[in-house]
Amino acid sequence: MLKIYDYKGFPNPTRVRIALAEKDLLDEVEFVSVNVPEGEHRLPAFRKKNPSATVPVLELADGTCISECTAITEYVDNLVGEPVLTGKSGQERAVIHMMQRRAEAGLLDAAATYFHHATPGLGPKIEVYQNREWGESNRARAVAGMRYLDEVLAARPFLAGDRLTMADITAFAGLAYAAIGKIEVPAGLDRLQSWHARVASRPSVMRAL
Ligand SMILES: N[C@@H](CCC(=O)N[C@@H](CS)C(=O)NCC(=O)O)C(=O)O
Repeated sequence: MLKIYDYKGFPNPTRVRIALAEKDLLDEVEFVSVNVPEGEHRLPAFRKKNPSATVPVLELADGTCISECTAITEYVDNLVGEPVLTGKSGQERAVIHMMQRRAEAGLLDAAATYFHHATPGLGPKIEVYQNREWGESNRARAVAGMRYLDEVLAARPFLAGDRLTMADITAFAGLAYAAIGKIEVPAGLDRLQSWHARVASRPSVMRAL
């Protein structure tokens, strides 16, 4: 059985849980909770699985450990059925990866940096180095990311085309991160808001949260 080390409710673990739900694999996985707020992910035992000391991590039956949500999603998407989240043709795969990275760098990672540096974040045990100015500058980056995604949605219903892909999952988790950090979506981004409502109401997403 596949094992996922994560912490339910945190934005990055949610990305993988949504991918699993989209592939109807949620029940095929054993979830192992890692106590991130208490710093369990920074202990040597977990660093052996992921030297970056982050969740989620997928562990295969042969002991191979895969971290990074995009890499885990690639694995899960190709496990059963057609790869619907990461694309089939070279062009599809390229566009999905490009949009995924834009959503990740421009929104999710920016919101995460704001949260960890300019707010109490996960508390003093975890936030051993904070740079408030760097954090604040990432708030503006996250808002710019939201504006960019809203523009993309003027041309198509989902970020990489006409159906949900890994890029949408990343952006959805990015908005969740922004909400945790109290970074509001600026008024007028109606396409982003209606896309968000559409993604949030998918049965897979509701199962994964
Ligand atoms: N790029 C990584 C990001 C993973 C990540 O940052 N996860 C957070 C939880 S949402 C974490 O483990 N944080 C631990 C920490 O900040 O020490 C991925 O795609 O998996």
